[in-house]
Order: sequence, then C-alpha cells, then structure tokens
Amino acid sequence: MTYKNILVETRGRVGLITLNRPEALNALCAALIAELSQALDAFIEDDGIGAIVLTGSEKAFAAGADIKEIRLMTPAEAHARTFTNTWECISRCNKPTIAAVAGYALGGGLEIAMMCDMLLLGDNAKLGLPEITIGAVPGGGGTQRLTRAIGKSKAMEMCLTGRMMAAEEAERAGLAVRVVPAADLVAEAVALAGKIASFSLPISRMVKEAVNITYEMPLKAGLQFEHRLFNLTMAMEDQAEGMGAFVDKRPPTWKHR
Ligand code: DAK
Repeated sequence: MTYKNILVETRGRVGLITLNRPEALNALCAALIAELSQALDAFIEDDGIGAIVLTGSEKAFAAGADIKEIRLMTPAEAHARTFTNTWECISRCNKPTIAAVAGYALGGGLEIAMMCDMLLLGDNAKLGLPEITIGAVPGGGGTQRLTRAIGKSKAMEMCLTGRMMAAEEAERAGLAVRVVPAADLVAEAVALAGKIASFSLPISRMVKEAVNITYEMPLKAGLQFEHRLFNLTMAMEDQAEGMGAFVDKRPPTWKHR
C-alpha cells in the first residue's frame, strides 16, 4: 500500500505510523484520515504487530483538522463526518496504541492523540483545543476526553480560551505518561510499545479493554467486567504458560492464544 500523507513502517512487533504533511503541519485532511484508518486496519489484521505508535514531526504532531478543507462545509456535510469509522479509527483499534507527540497537537490533532491509549510527550509539545479562536467547538471528542483526563476546571479553561498547554504541565495534569527530549521521542515510544508487544497479545487486548471500560461503566459493573476477564484468562494457553514459567523460573514463550 502506498500512502501520500503518512509513512508506515514496522519495528519488530511495533507498527509505526508517522503523519507526514509537513507543508500544513500535519493538518488532518480527509485523505490523511482515510489513510490513517487503512494503515491501522492493516496493523490490526497483522498478527505480527502487538502495539502501534502514532507520531508526527518534531515541529507538529498535527495542527488540527484541515481548516482550509472544512471551512465551507455545510452542517449536513459536517454531520456526515461525525463518528465515522475513519475519524474513530484509533478509538476502535483493538491493539494498544501510543501517541508520541512533539510540537503542536491542536484541535483534531490533540483529539486523535487522546484517542490513543496513552500519550508520550516530547519536551517541546504544545497541546490545545483552539477551536474557540476560529469560531468553532471541538468536534473530535476534545471536550469529553480532555475533561475526563485532566478534570473540569483545567479542561474548561483550555476549551474556553484556546490556551496551549506545555509538555510538563500536561504531564503533571495526568494527560501523558511522561516527557522525554523531543529528539528521543520516537525511539522512546517504540521502546515502550515494544515492551507492551512483548507480552501476550490477547491479554494486552483485555487489559486495554478493561481500562477503557472505566469511561463507560459504573464501578460495580466495571469490577464485574474485570473479574470476568480475569476468569477468562484462566482458560488461556498464555496464562498456563505465564504462570508455569514463573513456577519453573524460566522466561515465558507466548503463543498469543
Ligand atoms: N489547517 C490547515 N492548514 C494549516 C493548519 C490547519 N489546522 N495549521 C497550519 N496550517 C498551515 C498554515 O496555513 C501554513 O500554510 P501556508 O500558509 O504556508 O500555506 C502552514 O501550515 C504553516 O502554518 P503557520 O505559518 O501558521 O505556522 P506557525 O508556526 O506560524 O503557527 C500554529 C503554527 C499551529 C500555531 C498555527 O498554524 C495555527 O494556529 N494553526 C491552526 C490551529 C487550529 O486552529 N487548529 C484547530 C483546527 S479545527 C470532527 C473532527 C475533528 C474536528 C472537527 C470535526 N468531526 C469528526 C466532525 C477538528 C477540528 C479542528 O481541529
């Protein structure tokens, strides 16, 4: 598959997708989103991939939806894009995903980063939802995911002023795993993804599902969901292998089933 707006490569069991529209600071035009969705689908189907990293350039992860493309959309056209498989491609991905964010992650850029399971930040990252400054409301989940990640007051201030948050502040607010030098960001993200991908894939899928269900369920139902997943693991080959290897004092060999 050849892509115009993204670069796709694999590093061991890690799939790496790099947004690549430098002339527009990786603004998320429809063609880029469609390519991103296709590349993710290919990694989802590939049994050799255990985790996925999404990144941009050192200057910009992504500066948002492509304003030049969307500015004249009718409400019906905008509505047709909402909750499509393509815009929601990351949140429906069933393998662990890491957003490696350097430079600007604004509007839809921050929104797709927050669709990932975790953010790793370069020390030059600038995160924001500046839609209010261009007469719009965040449209890719920003008000919901940012509020859940950092709480109402901070999210409200960012959405109502369009202020950008620097990397250290975002990490302190709980939005990111950690901050690393921007030059090391991709290597650090691939190493983290590689660690995740070194475990049993069906188990990491379940862990991801259990953590993400926190946002959908009350505590009691979430606890039941988690208990049932744990019980299910007791019928899996990788559980027998993992616990057997612990008892035998040897490294496990995962079969991913
Ligand atoms: N769209 C299109 N082009 C963009 C762009 C964007 N979002 N951001 C930057 N560019 C282009 C600039 O126009 C410029 O192109 P030329 O003029 O050279 O042709 C080039 O990238 C370099 O940008 P600047 O010259 O502006 O670079 P600076 O370093 O001076 O400034 C900046 C960097 C990031 C502060 C600035 O470019 C900026 O403020 N960009 C816009 C940020 C923004 O407002 N983003 C939010 C967009 S609205 C939805 C899903 C998602 C969304 C909506 C609906 N559905 C599923 C329904 C999301 C909406 C948004 O994200």
